[in-house]
Amino acid sequence: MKTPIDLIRPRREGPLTERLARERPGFGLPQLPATRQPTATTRLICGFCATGCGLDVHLHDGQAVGLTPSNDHPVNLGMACPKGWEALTPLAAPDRATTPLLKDQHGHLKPVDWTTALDAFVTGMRAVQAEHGPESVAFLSTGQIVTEEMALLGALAKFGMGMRHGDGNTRQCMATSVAAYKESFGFDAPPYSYDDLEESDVIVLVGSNLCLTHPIMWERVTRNPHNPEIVVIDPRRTETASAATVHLPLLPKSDLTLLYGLAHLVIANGWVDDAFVHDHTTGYDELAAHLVAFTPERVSAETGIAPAELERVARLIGTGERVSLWWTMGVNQSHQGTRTAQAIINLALLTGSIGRPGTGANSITGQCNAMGSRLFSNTTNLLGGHDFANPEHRLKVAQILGMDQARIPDGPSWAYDRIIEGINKGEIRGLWVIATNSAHSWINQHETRRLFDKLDFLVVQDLYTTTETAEMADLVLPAAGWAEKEGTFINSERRLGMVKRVARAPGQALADFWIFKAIAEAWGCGHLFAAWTDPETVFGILQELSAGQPCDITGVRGYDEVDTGVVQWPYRDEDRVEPLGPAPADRVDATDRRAQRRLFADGRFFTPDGRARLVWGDPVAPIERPSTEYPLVLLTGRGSSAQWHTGTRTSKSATLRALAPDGPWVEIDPADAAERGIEGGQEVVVRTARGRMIARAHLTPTVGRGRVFVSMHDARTNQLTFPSFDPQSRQPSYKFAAVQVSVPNPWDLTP
Ligand SMILES: Nc1nc2c(c(=O)[nH]1)N[C@H]1C(S)=C(S)[C@@H](COP(=O)(O)OP(=O)(O)OC[C@H]3O[C@@H](n4cnc5c(=O)[nH]c(N)nc54)[C@H](O)[C@@H]3O)O[C@H]1N2
Ligand SMILES: Nc1nc2c(c(=O)[nH]1)N[C@H]1C(S)=C(S)[C@@H](COP(=O)(O)OP(=O)(O)OC[C@H]3O[C@@H](n4cnc5c(=O)[nH]c(N)nc54)[C@H](O)[C@@H]3O)O[C@H]1N2
Ligand code: SF4
Ligand SMILES: [Mo]
Repeated sequence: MKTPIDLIRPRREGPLTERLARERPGFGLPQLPATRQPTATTRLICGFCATGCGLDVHLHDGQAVGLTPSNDHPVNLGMACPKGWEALTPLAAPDRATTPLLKDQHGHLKPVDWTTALDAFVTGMRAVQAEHGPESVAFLSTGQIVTEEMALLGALAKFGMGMRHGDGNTRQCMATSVAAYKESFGFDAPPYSYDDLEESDVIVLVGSNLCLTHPIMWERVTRNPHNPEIVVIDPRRTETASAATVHLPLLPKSDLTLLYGLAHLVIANGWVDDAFVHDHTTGYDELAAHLVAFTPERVSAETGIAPAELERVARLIGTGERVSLWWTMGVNQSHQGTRTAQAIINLALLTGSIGRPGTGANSITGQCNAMGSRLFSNTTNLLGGHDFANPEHRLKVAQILGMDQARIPDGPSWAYDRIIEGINKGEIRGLWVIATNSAHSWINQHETRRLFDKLDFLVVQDLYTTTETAEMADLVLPAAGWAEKEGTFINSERRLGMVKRVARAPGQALADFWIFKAIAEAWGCGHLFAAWTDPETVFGILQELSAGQPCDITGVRGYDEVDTGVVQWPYRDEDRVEPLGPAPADRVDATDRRAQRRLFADGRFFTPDGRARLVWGDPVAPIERPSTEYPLVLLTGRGSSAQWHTGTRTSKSATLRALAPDGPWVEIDPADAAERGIEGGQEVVVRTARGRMIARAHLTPTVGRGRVFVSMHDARTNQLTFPSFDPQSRQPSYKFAAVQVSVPNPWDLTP
């Protein structure tokens, strides 16, 4: 696809070295005189959250000069949250990485040219592999680069460079949903369209602060004309809970018991959709036997929710006509995440709330392209949602890629936590970190930072030189960002969208795609990727790989069709819909029902027998329990709609900074604060057995007695968290640790 910038700056062609040589330093966003108005507009999908809003970027001479939310995009219907409005600003930040940086003999990162950097990369990684074996280098990737780049990275690392282990920040985020869907539905397949938010009579949100974390999905809820019941299950009375019709402020991590209690009542009251369960599921009798023990009395005692409230919510779910159940990190980030997500799926299956408008067991995705990563990053799945352990899958992929099958590892990678443990044990000596800030976001940083220091060779590929992880690197590779490159994202509702090149990356920074291509050539395996000439060609390869899979996208007619916004997977020839075309100027509601597709309308799932599985387990308590020394429970999560994760991008915008709280703060109940002599706004010490941070006390009853909340946006937060993991998904349980909060002791000089 030709984007406007291609017209003024021809597509880079010829040998890679020539392309690299043509990159010129010194570019920021253009400073245009006020008289120069935009001359064209093109649509990009937002690069922050997985809602996937369309942003119309206004161009002058092919360069981005501003943006407005798209009116006629089926996702956001003219709306955007503050991050979307400010999406271009972080590109012009002064700490952009503009050249590669290599650590000199004094331990200082110094600018070098690309030839030196590529040489250092190859020499460094090969030296580790020569001494400790090919599997002693690993990579950590992301849900925040385009699918074509993820696929190239995964293929290069595993098929070209001999790595076996590579995982991504999606492990911190979506691994639980993936594990739950795979076991229950036979494939990692979120079934819904956002339209379902407008079609439901009952919307149940479990561990999701939708107002703040997916604001445009929340806007879709507010457009629901059916006056829906909105049930929020969250220990805190969040922004979302305040707007709900029912809030269940359960004890942290008692979700599994609560959900079993609701299913118990659904069965006891005869609200099961017997025909659906009989025709389309397996495991009902075992599940029903398991649920007998979850009486309202027991569940109330273990969750802190009164029996009458349990009854009320069970009735809403059991008797509602169109019930949709949604979940996010309050579920995924827990020591029993997968079983909890499946308990939600079970409720939808028991009541036949799936495959119809306004229904579904719906995991809400986090990062802009976590869905692309789940299918095409070659980390936990073999390219295209295939299985590394399946010889037929390996053969299919090898044939499509024209590669020797022996290059494809015959089993999955270690998960993120095992890679970190591998560093500790000396099994992993070289690490390549792409588009994630592990030294801030991984759990239990107290340990992680020390381990990163043990690495022989750490390479970080990022937009900025100042991230916690980049500052520890031996080599920094400067990457172009969103809007400085092209490719596709897949959003939460399986919708594909375009990222386009509407700004030039600063200095020598290159799109990740071209960095991977350059590394492939420098490594000597460039020939394996000769057919991977540019992102759109790679998209074609990914289409071929998807053939016959649930995520089959063989019907898509190139980037131009992705750009229309109608493509949701599966998208085979028979799934194609006519492009929506521009919305008439007076049309406020741009939702075209043809572009809102959901899965399982025929009741057939992706398991071999076509039936969904009802899966359950026994609730167990979190490992770390509150004690006399640490009597409170620490919850963590998102702090404001203006902050994104580790802040590398959002902190660069004055507007977003103004919308975010100033510095770290801790939410604490006024009674808990009074017991400790803490006043509102006061600086306090938040301490766990692993670390401590100074934060300002925000006294609020919304967090609940016995709990405190700290946002994840401060790097100190993960000094506090306790490393426990869901056994099925290996996702970290970021939202439960024993903690104490106290007024600072002036004699305590601990930093
Ligand atoms: N503004 C903004 N938006 C974002 C992001 C961002 O950084 N900033 N990140 C994006 C990403 S990657 C993700 S994954 C999503 C996350 O989106 P959310 O999951 O909505 O966000 P969190 O704040 O992490 O957690 C949600 C809620 O879980 C609750 N919780 C904690 N413990 C429990 C529990 O035991 N049970 C239940 N039921 N709830 C519990 C917390 O109180 C919190 O309100 O947001 C996406 N959107
Ligand atoms: N305590 C606690 N910790 C948490 C969570 C929590 O709820 N509580 N949530 C977890 C979750 S759900 C998530 S998703 C993770 C997120 O954790 P991270 O992935 O570490 O957070 P980000 O700040 O999004 O980091 C992305 C990095 O990629 C860079 N980047 C952006 N675009 C590009 C690009 O195009 N190319 C390259 N090469 N780099 C790019 C950014 O500058 C940034 O440094 O945090 C997890 N950590
Ligand atoms: S809701 Fe998400 S996708 Fe939409 S503008 Fe905000 S950050 Fe971007
Ligand atoms: Mo996430």
